[in-house]
Amino acid sequence: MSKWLTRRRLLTTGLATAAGGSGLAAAIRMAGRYGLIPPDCGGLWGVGETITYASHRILTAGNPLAREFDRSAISTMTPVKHNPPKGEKYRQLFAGEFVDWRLTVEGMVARPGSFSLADLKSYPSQTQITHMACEEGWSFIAEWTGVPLRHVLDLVGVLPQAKYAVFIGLDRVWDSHDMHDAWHPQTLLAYEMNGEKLTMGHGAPLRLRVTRQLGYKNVKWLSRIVLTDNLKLFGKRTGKGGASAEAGWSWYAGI
Ligand SMILES: Nc1nc2c(c(=O)[nH]1)N[C@H]1C(S)=C(S)[C@@H](COP(=O)(O)O)O[C@H]1N2
Ligand SMILES: [Mo]
Repeated sequence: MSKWLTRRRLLTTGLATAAGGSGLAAAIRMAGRYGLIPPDCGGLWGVGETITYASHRILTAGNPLAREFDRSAISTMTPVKHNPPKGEKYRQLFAGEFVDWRLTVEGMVARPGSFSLADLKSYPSQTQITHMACEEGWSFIAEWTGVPLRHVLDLVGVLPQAKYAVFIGLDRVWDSHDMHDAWHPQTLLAYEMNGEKLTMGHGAPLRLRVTRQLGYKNVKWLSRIVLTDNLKLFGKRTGKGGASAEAGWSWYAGI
């Protein structure tokens, strides 16, 4: 058995035993030792958040894929959640088919980048039929096409200090992911849904698709990605890692 597997088994059983038997404090200490503390670990629910995040990360260490479906499973109803960015700027970008839109990728990277939609579409694309679930209970299956985020991360050269990728929408909604989900092979910067360019409601021109987390972690209307080790620089500067976490939802919304 590989060293890693042994360590993983030890960690999983260790966390479970610590959480169940000798108490939560020991489990938290153990999670901390392995760098598995989520940014919203404080407050009333913080202990639960830490146990969930740490256990998931240990169990998913091999980057398992979310289930992919056949075309026949694609949902006929595809609900839209939240309104597109308000204001003239977005309306003009949309009317101009986003030729003036750019995705900037900056922060802890060797070569900060600014990508047009044409640039992103020129990179190797990936298509997946996956399930998107909103925290409110509804869900749908759709086909998504885009460039794998890891392709763009390779282009900009992520520095080893980066711990999170922060995604910022044109509506100023933002959220973040750890590098595990950022590098995940199914994580896409999607520009098409069900074979058509993204509609305004679903996030035109570009949205994040993370297959193993709830809907609100899939930031729409993307404009910036920042690699960082400090989430206190964003949003309300609480360090909680996202507009959703600042509003009381879990930062880690793994499914
Ligand atoms: N920029 C931005 N992204 C967002 C939101 C938002 O309000 N702004 N809402 C989120 C929520 S709560 C969900 S469930 C999904 C829904 O995606 P859909 O509208 O394509 O169904 O988008 C997420 N991405
Ligand atoms: Mo949602």
